[in-house]
Amino acid sequence: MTKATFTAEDQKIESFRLLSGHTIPAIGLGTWRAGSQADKSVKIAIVEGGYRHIDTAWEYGVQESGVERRDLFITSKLWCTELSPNSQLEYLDLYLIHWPFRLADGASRPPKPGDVQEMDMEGVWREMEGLVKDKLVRDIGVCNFTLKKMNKLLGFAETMPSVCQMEMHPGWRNDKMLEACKQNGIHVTAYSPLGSQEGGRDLIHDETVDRIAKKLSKTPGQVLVKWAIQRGTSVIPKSNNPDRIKENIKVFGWELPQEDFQALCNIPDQKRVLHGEQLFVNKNAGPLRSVADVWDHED
Ligand code: NDP
Ligand code: 1BO
Repeated sequence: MTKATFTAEDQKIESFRLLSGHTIPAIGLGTWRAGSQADKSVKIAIVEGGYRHIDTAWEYGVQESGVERRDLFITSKLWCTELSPNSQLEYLDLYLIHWPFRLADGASRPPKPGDVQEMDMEGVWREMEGLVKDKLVRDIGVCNFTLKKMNKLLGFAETMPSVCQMEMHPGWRNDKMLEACKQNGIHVTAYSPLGSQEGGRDLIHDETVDRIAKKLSKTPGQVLVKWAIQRGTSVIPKSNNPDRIKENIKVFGWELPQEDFQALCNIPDQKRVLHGEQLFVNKNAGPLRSVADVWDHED
């Protein structure tokens, strides 16, 4: 953790320093499946919640929030069917490869034969590095990588990935990726920190999370967000509910005691929610014939 800034509402927001020297606010608003309410939620987060970090695509009206662009940290991602950035902002703080696979235009879910293709990782990374050189993007990184893919990337990267964004919560700690990133100075952002949405894992009602929340007079959402930050990751909970948006960022100025932090680390039945099967697996035609193939058989 590097520094704290204060918004107009005196909400203290801590940040992490990236390899590039830039900082990333410890909490951002997630916007996946926020739907038609996304724009409203982003504005509530910024204006009423004091958020300064938004994990999103380009189309939200953040310039109209009343907060200067230079005071916001905006992340966007390169989708598997695209090869060029899609932001209409003047610049992005962080641009991530969304998944390490290429999908054909119009790919179906699950994919048809030919929909999933090898990604030219080196070629795509050189393009990403070019965006930094051209000052369109301040930092670049990846999502949903394995150790194998990260090692391959580090073998040719001229500009290091600043951030690796991965699913992480007490139901899927993914310690090995966190440790590998830390060893290389790569910051990790934890996505789906509450266990995700429909079809996800309901950590909000997990008995350990609930017990700790009651003990500390916090909400389950705050306990899960705080756990992520105490692991050294930034974290991007999604909410469309104004009260929950504001609740999820009130996690500074207190700590999870070590015994409670550890109890959350010991939650059993570790498994991914976002395994990528619908997006990438074709059991008969491949090239990814199973979820294990998606994750290079490392889980
Ligand atoms: P989260 O783990 O953030 O959970 C969101 C769900 O929790 C929603 O149903 C939300 O409902 C609910 N919720 C939010 N706050 C609370 C609270 N305090 N108490 C109870 N329920 C709450 O899920 P996501 O999968 O959306 O992950 C977060 C973000 O991570 C995404 O939005 C996206 O930005 C990013 N992401 C990135 C991926 C990648 O491949 N790089 C993959 C997946 C996610 P409600 O809105 O009604 O409050
Ligand atoms: C399928 C996209 C997952 C959310 O980032």
